[in-house]
Amino acid sequence: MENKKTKQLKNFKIDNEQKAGLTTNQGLKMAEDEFSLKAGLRGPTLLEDFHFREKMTHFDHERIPERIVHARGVGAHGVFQVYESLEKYTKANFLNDSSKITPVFVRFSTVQGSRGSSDTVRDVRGFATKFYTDEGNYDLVGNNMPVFFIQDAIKFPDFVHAVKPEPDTEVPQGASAHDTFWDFFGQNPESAHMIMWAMSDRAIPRSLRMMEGFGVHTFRLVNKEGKAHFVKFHWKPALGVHSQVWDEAQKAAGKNPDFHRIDLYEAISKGDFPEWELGLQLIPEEDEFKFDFDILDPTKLWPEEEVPVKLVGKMTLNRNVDNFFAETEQIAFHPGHVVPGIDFSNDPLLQGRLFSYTDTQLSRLGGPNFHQIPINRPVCPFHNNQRDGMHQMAIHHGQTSYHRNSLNNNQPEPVPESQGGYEHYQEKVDGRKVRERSESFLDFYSQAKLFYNSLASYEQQHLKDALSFELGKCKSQQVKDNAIAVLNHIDRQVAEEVSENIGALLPQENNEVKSDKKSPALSMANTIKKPDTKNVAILLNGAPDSNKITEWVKVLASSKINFSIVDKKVHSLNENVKVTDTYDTADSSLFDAALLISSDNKLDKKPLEFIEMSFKHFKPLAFFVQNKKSLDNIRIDLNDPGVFNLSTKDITDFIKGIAESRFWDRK
Ligand code: HDE
Repeated sequence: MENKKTKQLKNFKIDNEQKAGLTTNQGLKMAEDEFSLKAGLRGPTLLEDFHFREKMTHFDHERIPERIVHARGVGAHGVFQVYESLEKYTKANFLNDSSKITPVFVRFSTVQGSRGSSDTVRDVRGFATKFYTDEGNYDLVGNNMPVFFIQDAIKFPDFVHAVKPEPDTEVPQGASAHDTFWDFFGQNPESAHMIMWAMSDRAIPRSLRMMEGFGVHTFRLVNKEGKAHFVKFHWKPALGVHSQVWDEAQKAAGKNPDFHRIDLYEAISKGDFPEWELGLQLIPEEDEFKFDFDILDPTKLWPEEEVPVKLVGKMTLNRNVDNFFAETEQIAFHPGHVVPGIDFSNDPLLQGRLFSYTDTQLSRLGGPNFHQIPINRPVCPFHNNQRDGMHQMAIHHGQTSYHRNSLNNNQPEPVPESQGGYEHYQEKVDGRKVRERSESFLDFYSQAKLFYNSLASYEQQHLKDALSFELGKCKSQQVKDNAIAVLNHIDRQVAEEVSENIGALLPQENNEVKSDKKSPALSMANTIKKPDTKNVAILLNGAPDSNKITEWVKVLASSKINFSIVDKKVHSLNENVKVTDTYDTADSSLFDAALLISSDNKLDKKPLEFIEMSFKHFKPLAFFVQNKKSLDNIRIDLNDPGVFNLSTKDITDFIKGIAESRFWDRK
């Protein structure tokens, strides 16, 4: 698993096992670390106590500013490999050689909440990948949704001010269900398409391992001959795209605020390495104007049925970080970190991002040398005439630090394009300076409708429920009415149902876009379904036969399903099978399925609640009861879809149910 990045990072690791003893930061061995230096046993602490001062000062400065957005995140190391050379499209070295394994680091994040907020909130997820290529770092800084709320970067501070906790109360945390966010939506209808995504099940992912990723903007790939294609980047998860249901997500946020973080960490620790395929949608330069949307508009996607996604490589996350702060917190992404063969488009949102990221790192990471922090260092040599600054780690020697010089043979010298130097794509640009929106960006509603049309009916219902919840939490009648007026441009039925739920004004006129166009790729109903890495709670009631349990856990494990056995107390059933969770520590919101095994003639309150909640969240359920009476007090229909009686059905039927994930057509 060793690669250039892991080798590089090793040089910076400090191991507690080193037997050097405890020293100050100056290397002085200290004989005492528990008591400050005092004048007399009961006397005041002395200023002379350099050890106390150093320890306390360092502690006082341990925190750095959190990211202004995407503050809460989690990351992991991995590798990327392209399936076959993409030299036809790009000269990027890491995409030209199918034998090359490129180290990567990925950081997933929520957007709105602060560092300590919960994982399972309703929000967009960041999906940022740093490729440590031999030609320098390439960052693909994407999200789990393919479009964005605004069309021009100059509106980003406004958008973020609206979605973040409100300035007078600093409420809400990890949520967009508040007046300023929905006021922004009502006043900025360019958000219409993204709002549909943000209110869909995509915003409550089951796992970070089960999300798609999107580069959002249109970029350019450029080959050796200088021929360019417009490109959109996709990450397609091997486990498919899956979500929680809203009630479950809210409960999980309380039962385990670190639900996604731990899910990723544990999967990697166990060797269930998460995988994504890299996908490209490509449009030749000459086809730029062949579509009914502007390909520079970041509120538009390219329907996969019109521009197919070509799967070109695989990314595997295979190593957890050693230190969260050093790696996950200090990593600095920037959409402007590119390599030869990858270039930008004139998307006005992307153009603004190219300024913002380095700028924000200056205050977050405390100066201009953050590229020297181990996690940010390229694995290829890097050298130029930039000098000094806060936290300079390099000792540049020699007399010169300017270009052009004669004293040092003009070193370091620019590298011509033919030898790997970066040249910008020579797009012809000619225009008047204007502060305006292009007319081709003015259709806000067609793709919002396309997205809605493409969803399965249960997904549409979830979206309407989400809108009703979020707008229902708003206090201002005006904000609610304005939001409904925008929804009325997308879909009349949505506007009707939501306005009725929240007591808002429905415009008399139906302004909805008339279109029944669909893109099946947009619905999660059509995703990959596998039992792999799902979590099953095996609920014990009474003292059931441990042989049956031993047999079943073997079958579950052979299908790559994880399980926890839950009982009133932790104990061992036999040498190999242990009860690891209790009804106090386990909760149905933290599992994908439940299997009840009961030997008693009455079901206890806690397993009963667990089962009923799993049922309510549409999860697969199985039961094996020695006495039928034990199910007398259960308030669910055991003949409903996704409920498996293991006295009459085989465990493999239950496993198929686990793969299916949810049974939406329960009564
Ligand atoms: Fe970001 N964004 N963003 N963003 N963004 C940041 O950079 C910004 C946008 C995204 O895990 C910040 O280092 C502007 C779209 C991710 O470290 C900041 C605009 C997309 C992350 C910033 C956007 C993203 C960030 C805050 C509109 C999807 C987390 C901290 C023009 C394609 C990266 C930081 C990580 C982080 C600016 C819009 C993705 C302030 C100005 C669109 C995944 O620089």
